[in-house]
Formats: sequence, C-alpha cells, structure tokens
Amino acid sequence: MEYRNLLVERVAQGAVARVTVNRPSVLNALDAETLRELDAAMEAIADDDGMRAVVLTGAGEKAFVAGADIKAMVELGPEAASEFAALGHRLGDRIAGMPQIVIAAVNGFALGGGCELALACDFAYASERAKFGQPEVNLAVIPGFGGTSRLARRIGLPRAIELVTTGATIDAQEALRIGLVNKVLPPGELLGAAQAAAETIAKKGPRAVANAKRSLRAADERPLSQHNRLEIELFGACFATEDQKEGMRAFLEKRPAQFKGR
Ligand code: CO8
Repeated sequence: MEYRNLLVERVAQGAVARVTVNRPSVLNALDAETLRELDAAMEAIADDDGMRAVVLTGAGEKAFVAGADIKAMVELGPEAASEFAALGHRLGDRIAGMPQIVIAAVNGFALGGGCELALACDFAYASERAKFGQPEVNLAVIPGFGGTSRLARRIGLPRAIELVTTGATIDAQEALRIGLVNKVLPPGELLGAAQAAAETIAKKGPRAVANAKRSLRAADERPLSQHNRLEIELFGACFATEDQKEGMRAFLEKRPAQFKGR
C-alpha cells in the first residue's frame, strides 16, 4: 500500500517493520489522513504473520510528532473535533490489540498527540534530544488521545495533572525518571537500540509474545473505554469555545494568545 505521510519499511530480514511519520515540514504533526494511514499500516502489520515487532519513529532530526495538526484543527466544531479525537483512539486501540510489540523511538519533540502516540505504543525509548509534554491547554483544549487516561496510568495522577494543566515540557531524563520512557540514548543510537529490542522480541515465540502482550494489557485495562468516551466528548467541547479558535489562530499567526474564558 502507498502512503503519503508515512514510510513503512521491513527490516531485520522482514521480521520488523519500521514505520516513520513523514511530515517533517510540520514536525510530523498528525492530521486525519496521517492518523488513518497509521491505522491502516498497523492493521496490515497485524495481519502479517511474518512481522514480529514494530519500531515507530518520526522523520527528520527534530521531532517524533509535535502534536495533532493545529492547522487542521483550528476551524473544527465540537462534533468534528470529537471525531478527530476518536480517530486517535482508534489507532491507540489498534496498537493495543495487535499481536506485535510496538516500540516508539522518540527522536525529538513528542508533544500533545505526539506524546499520546508514544504512550499508545507498548513501550518507548527516547533520544537525549527528545522533549515531552501535553501543551494542549496553551491552545485552550485538552488532550484527546489518551493524555487524560494512559498518561495518568503511566506516570501517576498527580504528575499527569501537573503536566496537563501547566502545559510544561520535560526533557528525556525527566521522562525516564517518571516512567514515560524505558531508556534514553544518544541520538545516533536510538533507532539501533529500538531495532535491537524489536529483533530480540522477534526471535521469541510469536504466540507467546502476543499472548503476553494481551494479558499484560488486559490487566492494565480496567474500564478505559468508558473513560475514553468522556475524553472524546470533552475534547470536542473545547471546540465550542472562542478561546480554542484564539489559541490555535495565535499559534498559526505566531503571536501570544489572548484568552477570555469563553
Ligand atoms: N500542528 C501544525 N503545525 C505545526 C505543529 C502542529 N502541532 N507543530 C509545529 N508545526 C509547524 C509550525 O507551524 C512551523 O510551520 P511553518 O514553518 O510553516 O511556520 C513548523 O512546524 C516548524 O515549527 P516551529 O517553527 O514552531 O519550530 P520551533 O523549533 O520554533 O518550535 C515546537 C518547535 C516547540 C514543537 C513548536 O512547533 C510548537 O510549539 N508546536 C506546537 C506543539 C503543540 O502545541 N502540540 C499540541 C497540539 S494539540 C494536540 O496535539 C491535541 C491532541 C488531540 C489528539 C487528537 C487525535 C490525535
């Protein structure tokens, strides 16, 4: 299959897929098309018996994924925004449900939807240059792709509340300290390390790996689905506010936002 915004390669004698989000001019921001392509690519990998693990990364030196595409979101209304958030959750569910282990190789900015994409993977390694955060409140919206659910489960509720409500950006060492990523590596070693982990997993019994993932994830699940519905609804509700338009327009016009609380 041809993708416009992704590179999908087979490495390690075809047992490992490397999927690269490839929109470097917008720091690999996720628009609806890219989310659909990621979902389709993961679906194809899930159905491929010869494929045993996946490394997901971003194109270029600077970013893993700098968030959902603000230009694509700025004029959305509440319903369309909820549909957009639901696309992200569909991808998250796809990654959770596929038999292969998906490793995020976070090579730069992982902000907003980019941090959420890394969280949706089974685990993540980061380059020393990586930066993480949920800056949605700067745009007067909230995370819509797991940043109020998976993030809290991964790093604990108080840290998640702090990150989400301050919009702060943290570096790779801090991400390691709080359990957002498993390893931090020099930039030149990141992909090799992620691929080595993928290749190690690829050599194990595929059914065992798939069942282990299924069981580990089921234990962690609890009723996430209920929570996700709430997140989708609340993300959409932000797009009924003037502040959301102001926040996103201000970003695109490169000026500070003036929020009015309505
Ligand atoms: N969307 C669209 N374009 C973007 C984005 C983005 N998220 N991030 C960067 N770009 C564009 C910039 O507009 C710029 O374009 P141009 O060259 O045309 O001006 C280009 O990428 C390069 O960016 P900068 O010039 O800004 O690069 P800097 O090095 O100065 O700054 C930053 C890098 C700090 C990463 C900065 O670009 C930034 O703050 N980006 C926005 C980060 C952000 O707010 N992300 C969260 C977005 S909201 C979100 O993710 C909601 C999640 C909901 C999920 C729903 C389902 C997926």
